[in-house]
Order: sequence, then structure tokens, then C-alpha cells
Amino acid sequence: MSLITLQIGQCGNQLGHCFFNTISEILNQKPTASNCNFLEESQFRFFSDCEENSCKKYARSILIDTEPKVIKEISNFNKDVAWSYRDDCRINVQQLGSGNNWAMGYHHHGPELEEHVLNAVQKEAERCDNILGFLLFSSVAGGTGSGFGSYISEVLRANYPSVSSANITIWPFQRGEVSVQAYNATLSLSSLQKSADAIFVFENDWLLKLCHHKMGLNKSSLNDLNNVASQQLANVLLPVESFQGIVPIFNDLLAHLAPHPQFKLLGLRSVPQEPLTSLPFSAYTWPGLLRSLRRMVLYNTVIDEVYGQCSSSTNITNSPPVSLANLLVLRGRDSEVADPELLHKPSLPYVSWVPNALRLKMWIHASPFLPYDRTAVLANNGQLSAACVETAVAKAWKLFSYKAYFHHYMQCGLSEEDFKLAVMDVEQIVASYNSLKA
Ligand SMILES: Nc1nc2c(ncn2[C@@H]2O[C@H](COP(=O)(O)OP(=O)(O)OP(=O)(O)O)[C@@H](O)[C@H]2O)c(=O)[nH]1
Ligand SMILES: [Mg+2]
Repeated sequence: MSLITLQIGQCGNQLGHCFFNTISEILNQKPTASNCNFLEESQFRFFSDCEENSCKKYARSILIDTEPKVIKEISNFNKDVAWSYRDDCRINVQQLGSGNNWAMGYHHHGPELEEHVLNAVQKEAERCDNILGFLLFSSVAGGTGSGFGSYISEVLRANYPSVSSANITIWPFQRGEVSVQAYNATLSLSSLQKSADAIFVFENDWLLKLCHHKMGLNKSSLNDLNNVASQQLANVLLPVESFQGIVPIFNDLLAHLAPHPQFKLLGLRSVPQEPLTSLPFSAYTWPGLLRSLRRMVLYNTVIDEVYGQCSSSTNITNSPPVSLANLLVLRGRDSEVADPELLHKPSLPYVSWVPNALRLKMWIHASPFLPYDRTAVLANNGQLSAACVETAVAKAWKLFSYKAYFHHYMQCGLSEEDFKLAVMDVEQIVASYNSLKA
């Protein structure tokens, strides 16, 4: 039961690399009678064995970029550690990237690299006895991750129609460095909405706030941001214990969180949020952690302000955001006695057409996560993640109304008509989320 990952573009490769480092760190813990199944299952989910060296393992991941630098750096970094990428899993065009142009990634590099990628996926699939699903890491702001990422998501959907897939997308800083990021984000989302089963949304602005708040860092690097995102994601994707005789897997996660084709945007919130140096002085209880998560849902934020300094940009609304589905993942001591109903006291707003029994699921594992005694992550499908999409599509339409930079896209094969259709798709997604009523 394994997941095949595709790391696309600079951000996708750097984040994917950090994600596998996080999983590897978790696998480094000492095996005991109580965690050996968990470790074995986790390893099998994300890594395959190295035939020549039993101490080393290979990430079940394919690296794709349209310029050589990032993949080369990652590969060098990995020479001495306990895991690495396979040589036949690197697809690296010796060119200058996609120039922050979705259309270049989609229309030019897409058809050019499709066969290479499908061959690599096929080889990787042959190394799994059962594919649980695909994970695609990329940013939606550049050209390769967004454009080629969109293209290959569609190709995977066509070639592997019954395999679940989720895109792990990084949303750019609002005051981002890429002037056309709103175009790229809009075009990406319009495509991913049709090809992915679910889209995890990580906003760089929020990740940065979490770094300041959680890790106590005044100056954060992209690697710090990737660390935060990787830990949240790993917490949700690692194995959990069985429930009523069923061990929930990736398909169950996506089926629960994205039950309707118009609503696929997922956001994660996690606690505790404290610098590691404070951990020895902290004593977390399950009720305390669940109340933190509840506050974050109510205040529509990913930071628990009660434990940290208040941020002026926190979106405190009179009516809390409406959810379709929530999944609570608890890892650590006594997780089986935690009461998920605490999240609902008093009740959080859920859309009325989702039956009560399907609104919140709780998955647990007794093994602690990294150095934390207890962690709780809430995966949410609701109005929180739609805000950054609304901003992006509005900006994209404004840019288009001046035809700013649009000729670059037309030169790569995108027509005005295609762009307008993409805007309509994304506006529809936003309108659907905004119209959710409890
Ligand atoms: N969180 C995070 N964001 C990143 C990282 N690298 C780049 N970004 C963001 O990703 C966006 C740029 O996308 P890239 O991934 O560099 O672009 P690309 O997919 O390589 O596409 P081209 O370079 O245009 O071919 C910007 O918004 C950056 O802030 C990273 O390692 N982590
Ligand atoms: Mg690049």
C-alpha cells in the first residue's frame, strides 16, 4: 500500500524533499513492540528498498523540473543520508524553466515530457504491490509546477482513472515576487479542480506566520516554511490505527474530506504551536489541544492566537466559516480517550446537506509524532481555503482586463477564450464556497 509522489518545479521539489526528510526522521525512531508495525507500514508507504544496500531506502518519488539546478542540489544533498531518490526517477530538462508561465509549462513542456513521466510512474508503480494514490507537490505561482503540474495531473487521471490523487499546492505570498502569479494560480486551479480528487492548500503567508509563531523564528527561510507544511502533511498521511476493524487509508481520507466534486480545497491546522525549546516546559492535554483547534476554526485562522501574540490580520468574522467535512488526526499518548465532541461544543457550523455522522471523523495513533508527546491536526474542507483563491482570481481578471503580460501566454498557445473559461471555473468554485450555509 504505497503512495507515489511527483515533485514538480522548484517549490515542488524543495517541499517534496523536505517532506521525505520528515518521514525519514520519523522512521529513525527506535523500534519497540508497540511502534514496529507503524514504522514498517510508514516505510512501505513512502519508501522502497534499496537492493544493493539494506541500510538505504529510496523515496517513491519522481523529480521533475525544466531547469537543472534544484534537482541537482537535492540529489547532492542526499548522497550521505539514509534515503535518496532513484536515478531513473529524475526527469530534468536542461532548459531555463518555464519562465513563470503556466502556458509554457502546460502547452510546451507538458507534451514534451509526458512520455518520460509516464514511463517513470510505470516503473515506480511496478515497485509497489498496491498503489494507494498519487501525491503531486508544486507551487501554483511559477510556470513548471503550475503549468506542467496541471498537465500531468490530467494525464495521470486519464491513464490511472481509478487511482486517487491529491495535489499539494503552495499558494504564493499575497505580495508575491511573481507578477503573473494570479494568472498561473487561476489556470492551475481550473485544471486541478477537474483532475485531482483533492487539493491541499498551503498559503506561504500562513506558513510564514506559523514559523514566527510556532518556531519562534524572526527570519524564516523557505526551508522553514517547507518544514511546517511537511510536518502537518506527514501527520495526516502517516498510518493510523484501525477503527471498527477497518484501517483507514488514503482513499478514505479523500472520500471523507472531499465528498462533492465542486468542493476539493483542503486546509490543515495543527497544534501544539510552540518552539521546540519550550516543549520540556509544556504539558498538553487532549481537551486543551482540541479547544485550540476549535478556536482556529471559529476565528478562521491557522494560528491559535490565545497562545501567541494577536495578529492584526486575523480574519475574525461574526459568522464562523462553514465546513463540509473535518478530519481530526491525533497522535500520541491516550489518544483513544480524547473526545472529538469537544470540537463541537458549542456546535461548529456545517453545511446542512452533509449528514451529522459524516461531518467529523477522528483517526488516532498511539505513536507520538516527532518530539511531541501529543499532536492534533485538523484537516478541513470549508470556507477557510477559498479566501486565497478568491483573491487570486480577482487579481487575474484585473490583470487580464489590461491585457497585462497576456501576450506571453498567447505565444505559448493559450487563447483568450481558454483563459476566460478558467476564470469562470474558478469564480464558480469561490461562489460555491461562499454560498455554503449551515
Ligand atoms: N513554501 C515554498 N514556496 C516556494 C519554494 N520555492 C518557491 N516557492 C514559491 O513558489 C513560487 C514560484 O514557483 P517555483 O516553484 O519557483 O516555479 P517553478 O514551478 O519552478 O516554475 P518556473 O521556474 O517558472 O519554471 C513563488 O511563489 C515562491 O515563493 C519553497 O521551497 N517553499
Ligand atoms: Mg523553476
